[in-house]
Amino acid sequence: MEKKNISLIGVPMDLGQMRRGVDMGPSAIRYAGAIERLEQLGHKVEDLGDIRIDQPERVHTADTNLRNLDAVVKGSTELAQKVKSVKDKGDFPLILGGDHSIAIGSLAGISQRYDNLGVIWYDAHGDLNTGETSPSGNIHGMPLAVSLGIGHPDLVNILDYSPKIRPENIVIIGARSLDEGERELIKDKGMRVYTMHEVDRMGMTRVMEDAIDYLKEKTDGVHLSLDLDGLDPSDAPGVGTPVIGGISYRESHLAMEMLAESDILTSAEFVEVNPILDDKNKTARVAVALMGSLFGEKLL
Ligand code: HAR
Ligand code: MN
Ligand code: MN
Ligand code: MN
Repeated sequence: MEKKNISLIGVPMDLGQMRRGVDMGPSAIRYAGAIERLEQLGHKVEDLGDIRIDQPERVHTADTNLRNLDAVVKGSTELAQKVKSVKDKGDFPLILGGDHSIAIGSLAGISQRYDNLGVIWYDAHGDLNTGETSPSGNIHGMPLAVSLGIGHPDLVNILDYSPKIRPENIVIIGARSLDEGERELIKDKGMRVYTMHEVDRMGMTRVMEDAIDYLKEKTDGVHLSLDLDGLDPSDAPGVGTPVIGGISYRESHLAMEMLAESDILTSAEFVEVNPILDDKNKTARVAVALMGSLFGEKLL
């Protein structure tokens, strides 16, 4: 893999859901040695620090069922601008969450630089809800729909353009908890989804070969949005919405190694690490180990 100029951006966002602690994700991932790991692989890393996010105590609920809407819009806009400036320099944005609502800002900033951005959504969930279909009102369950241009206008129109991505450029991997409205949207839009059924049945090797071939043909850049709850909770316990029966640690390494070999990625984010719910920072350490494989680390 060619050596990259990586710009690290932390997003201590916990307003897209209701469990405190996920705002400490960026610190936990840095503490687990992310920068050292990437530098050891020969990449140049510039840590741009954290985006400023309002504290929940100061956030007032607006007249909507989308929890903390205004504060999420504000944080997403700031992130989008920062990510866009990284892309303008030609660097590789590596974004650390924070809950998955941050993908709204990440994709808004990245996609401006591509005609046909691809997205790999590695997650137990589809994150394809809208205010109407959401069972929770939590915006971290909505970022993929928002990026398709479906959802609250304040979220959809961040950086004043929409949609950010096309449904046929999305690959979801690891899904095992989809709400009714999300299933309908997937079928309606013809999105490519490798649920845990496909992971079991095809094996991760074929899933990734398939996904990479598919995206290579269609897209001019690929963003990896890796929600740590895509992994099984036994391997990644420090997440707010764990779902049993997930992707294993080894399968996840394999997926990252195959992405590294393909060299198709142009940006990435690691989200939903919650150190308060974790077991001695295990989940942040898993995130950093996966980053190693993603950026070219080999066992021999
Ligand atoms: N689908 C549920 C909802 O929308 C749960 C979403 C949980 N989301 C995340 N992101 N952790 O993947 O409320
Ligand atoms: Mn906070
Ligand atoms: Mn998610
Ligand atoms: Mn999830």
